[in-house]
Amino acid sequence: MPLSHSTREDETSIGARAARGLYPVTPDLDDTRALVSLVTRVLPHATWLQYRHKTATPALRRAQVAALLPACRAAGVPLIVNDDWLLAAESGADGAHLGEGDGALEAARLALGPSAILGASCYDEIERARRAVDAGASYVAFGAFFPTTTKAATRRATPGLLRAARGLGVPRVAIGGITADNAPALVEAGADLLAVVSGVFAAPDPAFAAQACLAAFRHPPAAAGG
Ligand code: TZP
Ligand code: MG
Repeated sequence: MPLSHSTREDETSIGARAARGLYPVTPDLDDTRALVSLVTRVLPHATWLQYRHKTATPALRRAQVAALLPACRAAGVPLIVNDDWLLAAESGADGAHLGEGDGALEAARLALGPSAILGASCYDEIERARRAVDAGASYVAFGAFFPTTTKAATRRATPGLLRAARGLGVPRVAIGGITADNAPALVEAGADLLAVVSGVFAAPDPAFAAQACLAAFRHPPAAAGG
């Protein structure tokens, strides 16, 4: 079971603020049926799901969001669309995740409304995170924390960033090379959500891998404090 999640109906900025757990991010998979089937295995352990597909055509992205939405609704897991707040708004998804080059957070917030979950990639920059919260972000994401083959040329974040972002008042998402083995150190540093692509979806048993990542929240390292 996820640690906390909420439905579209009760999801507000306050609901987003309390979010904690696993935030699976989809791999680039063109076969929509295979994608929905893979995601469905992981949804029972997810707090939110992010749809991310870097090489899909706009039509495929639209079709995949439409196919994922009923599965997410059935599981009570908000669906957040990467890169494209217009697609999020048009599809009735629960939010959008924006990085540099994806447009202004303010415009996305206006289009999606106050209850949408709006995430901001902040890479390795605490100042960017502060600006994102001022611009309407519901959560801030830092990474990559560990080596990853999913995304090229990512900037490297350190656990200190998660600690520094504690006072921002929004959930802190960690991403990049996260596995069940390295997840506890991130949770100990203050990660509220673990965003994971290959550590879950490329695992032999994605549901098992999802649960293994979640264990980081239940069994913090003995040295954890503050
Ligand atoms: N942003 C920073 S690292 C990354 C993204 C989207 C890729 C994460 O994928 P994985 O497979 O969990 O390392
Ligand atoms: Mg982007």
